[in-house]
Amino acid sequence: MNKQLDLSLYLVLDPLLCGGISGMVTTTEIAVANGVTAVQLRSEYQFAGKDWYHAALALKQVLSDTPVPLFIDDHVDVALAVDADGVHIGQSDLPVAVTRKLIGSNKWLGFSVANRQQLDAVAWQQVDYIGIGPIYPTSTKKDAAPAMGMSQLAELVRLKQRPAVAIGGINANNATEVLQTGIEGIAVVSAICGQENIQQATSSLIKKIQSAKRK
Ligand code: TZP
Repeated sequence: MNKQLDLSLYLVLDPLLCGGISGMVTTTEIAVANGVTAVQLRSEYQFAGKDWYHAALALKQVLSDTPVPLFIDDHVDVALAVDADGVHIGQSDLPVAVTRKLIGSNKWLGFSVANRQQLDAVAWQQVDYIGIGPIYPTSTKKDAAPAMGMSQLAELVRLKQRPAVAIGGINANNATEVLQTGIEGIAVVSAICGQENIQQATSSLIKKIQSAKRK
C-alpha cells in the first residue's frame, strides 16, 4: 500500500518497554488499528544486529497493508535491508548529507533537534521532517538533552522549515498544550509501549489530536 508521511501520532518502539520483538509487533498492530500514523523502530541497547533485522522485517510485514510508514532509528543498513520507508537520525549519528546519500531520494529522512542552535544548522533540503525534543523530562532516553518546555518548543515550531513531531515525556495529559503550538504531531514511546491497555492508550492520544486539529 502507498505510504503517507502523516506525523500526527508517531509511535517510537522500544524493545525493552514493549516486551521484545513479539511485544513490539503486537503493540504496533493494536496501535495502528487505533490510529497511530507512523512507526519507528528504536533501541538504545541489548539489541544485536540480527535482532534489529528481524524486528524490522516483522514490523514491515505488520505495516504492509497499511498507509503507515516504518522508520528505522539510526541503522541505515537495517533500513536498506528491509526496504523500510525511512530513517531517523540524531545529532550524533551519521551526518544528514551522508545518510541521504546512502538511502537515496525514495526514503524519508527524519532528524532530531534539541535546541535553537541545532535547528539553525539543519540542512532543510535534505530532511523530510524533524523531531523536536525532549519537551518534558523523560526516562526513556538515557542521554536526553534537558527538557525544553513550551516556550522553546513554540519558538522552534515557528522557525522550522519542514513538518515536525514533538517528543519526550508526552502523554494524554500534556498532548493538547504541545499541539497548540501548531506542530504537526507528537511522538511517544512510554505513553503507548508497555501500557497495560494499548488500545485505550492510543485512543486517548488520538482524541487529543483530533480535538486539537478541530480548533
Ligand atoms: N528523543 C528525545 S526524548 C526521547 C527520544 C527518543 C524518548 C521519548 O520517550 P517517552 O517515553 O515518550 O518520553
